[in-house]
Amino acid sequence: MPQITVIEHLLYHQKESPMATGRFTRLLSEMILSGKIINQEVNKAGLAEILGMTGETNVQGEKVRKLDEFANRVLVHRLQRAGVLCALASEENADLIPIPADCPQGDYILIFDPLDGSSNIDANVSIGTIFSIFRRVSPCGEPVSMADILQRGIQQVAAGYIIYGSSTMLVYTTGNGVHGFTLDPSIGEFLLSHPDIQIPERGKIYSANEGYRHYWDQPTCKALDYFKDPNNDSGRVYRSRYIGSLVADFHRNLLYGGIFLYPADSKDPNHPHGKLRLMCEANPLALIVEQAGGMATDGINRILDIQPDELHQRVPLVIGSKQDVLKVRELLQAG
Ligand code: AHM
Ligand code: MG
Repeated sequence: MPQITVIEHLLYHQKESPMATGRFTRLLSEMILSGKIINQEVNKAGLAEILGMTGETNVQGEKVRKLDEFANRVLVHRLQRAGVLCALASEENADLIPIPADCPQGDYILIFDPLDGSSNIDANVSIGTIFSIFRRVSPCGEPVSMADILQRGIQQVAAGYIIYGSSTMLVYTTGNGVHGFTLDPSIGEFLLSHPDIQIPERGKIYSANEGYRHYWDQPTCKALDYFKDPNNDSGRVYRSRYIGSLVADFHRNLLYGGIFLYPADSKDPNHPHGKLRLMCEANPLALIVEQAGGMATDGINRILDIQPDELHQRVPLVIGSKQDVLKVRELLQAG
């Protein structure tokens, strides 16, 4: 296969678009560079004195690990100064991150989870950076409003993730298919390795934290049981795979086919809609999975149609192969 870099690929696909101004290319370039910097740090995590907690707690009430903080700092620092954004929002920050007064502004908005799956860092499990990109709706020059940020996922102009695994990959979509690039460490470039990814219509894998079964409602338990039933529509039981790192579980299911579920549970009354965040986790992966021929719902409703009420809103997530996601909807609706 000829070696095609992400930027070559993007420029090739943009060449007929009158929207192509170079600003999105700049934004993606900064994401890529940030990803390479984070990758370097993740790779030496076992060597450097970087593992362990910082002792701080983030806006979600979770302990912040040093690598989370590092990844967040790299992304904020680089993207704030890229001249293409009017605001950023991170899973790690309670509020919008403004663009400093001395930096040029653009009309894109970036929402990201700097290091998803970070509770796995110490065990050398794959983790990743997930990102979602919108264009502002209010006129440029005016202060950014919450209406610019709280857009439905369907309004995303691009979404992607960088997974730091046995190899490092960037997977992204601009609404024109899903493409995967693998980092060649010898030249420091992400090269096209997975053009036009399509998720199988029906999978062979289900991924859910079944330790929480006690806290699920009956329809959810029934939906999960479907995948373990040899008499289900595919006539075989599904394999169970759950890493506990959304980006890694999602990536595997995207390539092999399968379904990932993080349903609502009654474990924590403060989070009745499950753990995952609509804007920095569910939306970007939903755009990717739909572009790859799959589906993403909150069990019933399409993720990309949900109108967010707040930046850190949580949502149940059922995502993956179309027939499997549809089956879960059918079982939940049947009650
Ligand atoms: P994080 O963004 O703080 O890493 O939390 C999200 C992670 C997901 O990657 C993963 O799917 C989920 O938490 C696992 O949660 P649980 O341990 O409850 O199964
Ligand atoms: Mg996360």
